[in-house]
Amino acid sequence: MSYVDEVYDLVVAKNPAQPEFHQAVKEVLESLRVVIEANEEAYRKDALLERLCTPERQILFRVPWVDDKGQVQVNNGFRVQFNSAIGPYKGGLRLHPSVNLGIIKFLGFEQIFKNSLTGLPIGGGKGGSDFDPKGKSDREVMAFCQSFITELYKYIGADTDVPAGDIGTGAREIGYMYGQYKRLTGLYEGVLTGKGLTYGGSLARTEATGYGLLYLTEEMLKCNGRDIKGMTVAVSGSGNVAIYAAQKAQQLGAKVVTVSDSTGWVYDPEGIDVALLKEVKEVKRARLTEYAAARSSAQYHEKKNGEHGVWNVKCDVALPCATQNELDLEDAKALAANGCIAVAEGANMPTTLEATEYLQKNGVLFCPGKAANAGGVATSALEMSQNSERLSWTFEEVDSKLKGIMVNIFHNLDEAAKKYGMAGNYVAGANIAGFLKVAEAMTAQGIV
Ligand code: NDP
Ligand code: 2IT
Repeated sequence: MSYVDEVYDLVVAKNPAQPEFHQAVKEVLESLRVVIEANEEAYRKDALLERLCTPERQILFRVPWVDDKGQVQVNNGFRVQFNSAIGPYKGGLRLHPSVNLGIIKFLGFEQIFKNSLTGLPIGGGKGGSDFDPKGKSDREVMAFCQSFITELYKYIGADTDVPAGDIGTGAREIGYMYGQYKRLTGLYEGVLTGKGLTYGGSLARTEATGYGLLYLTEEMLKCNGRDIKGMTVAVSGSGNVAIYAAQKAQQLGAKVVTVSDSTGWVYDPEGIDVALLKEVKEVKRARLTEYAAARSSAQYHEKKNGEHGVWNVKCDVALPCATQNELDLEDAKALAANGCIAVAEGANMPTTLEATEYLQKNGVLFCPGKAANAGGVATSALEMSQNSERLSWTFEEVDSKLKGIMVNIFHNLDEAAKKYGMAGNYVAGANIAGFLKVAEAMTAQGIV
């Protein structure tokens, strides 16, 4: 049996009931097959793939907090420090009821390659909790965040592990966590990114993932002889990534006609009103029904079981920006049948393996999340640089660095795909380019 297949079987056997983690590993290992087979003996002797697929450290902890009724609640807390070969662990904290160890491991594994692709010195990690911030008061969110950090602070630090936002973790949560970290340690240091601008945050970090997604998509289209200007774009999600993806798409001259949340989706043929969307989602923390109520051109659709409405809308470019496995084979078929020419993942692993394969085989340009959404973590690394030098850069400076990074990522993965005989397969290109740097650093650092 080939080394790649052996390690995949081992990962499944050793990590039962973690389907998302298996899926992320499978995609990466399949892409690496050609690279590994060219050097199989050395990689096998060093157990490089086993080490790559096993987190350096996993921290699981209890998060007790008191709700507004005086009732004690208990959540599970996680931090998976996956790989520090090229820098301190770096990756977000997800707060969502669906969070479990397998979800955090898939996200941490993806983060290794994503962070490598940015070209910046950051290792891979991820964390979070099954706490649901939805419907909680600010005081309850603060109580949770303080309890979460009271355990996690022992394991993080500006030079060891630097968490950030993800689903359910935005500026409010990062603020509460930062305050508690500072109180416990006495350190005013860049231990978290996505901080507010008054206490060490970076301009353009809020916009970075969505903007970066569009910078990369624009470059991918350009290199394939197309222009995003005038195109119709379908976006899913209506959180941090989706909002700023929609905003940048419009700035580049495209028309964004959809957004969604976990309960429904909006089709707005006149183009999404981003200012209204921000008011509904960022200020009021409300549902999309409020967006639709305030905008006559918008049609609201309740989400029905097993149906992901937005991908049935005719579009040129699809940007899944909500969550994992939200775009399945049926959706991929609908997109291709409706003439969609490109899919770029704003979310982490939103496209199933079958859907990805279908899109690639049917001539749809496909850029995986670990490349397309790397602008968020890249800008987090720029926030770390600013914290280290105790200076703040202008919006334009950060934004232009972000754009340079995204364009560079696209060319690196495009070239890696070509070099290994898989021109146009950006999944393979991203996995190979991300892997090679990490593998070289791991090998140089000996068996650790
Ligand atoms: P937010 O919490 O800001 O927004 C998440 C959005 O996705 C909301 O509209 C939410 O709807 C929807 N959503 C979440 N879970 C589900 C679900 N199970 N089913 C349907 N809809 C869902 O998160 P972000 O925008 O930050 O993150 C979105 C994606 O982008 C995630 O995959 C994240 O890992 C990834 N990402 C985020 C980065 C960042 O910098 N923030 C960087 C790179 C990737 P509702 O409000 O109803 O729950
Ligand atoms: O998935 C991701 O890359 C993020 N949630 C951002 C991580 C970060 O450290 O900014």
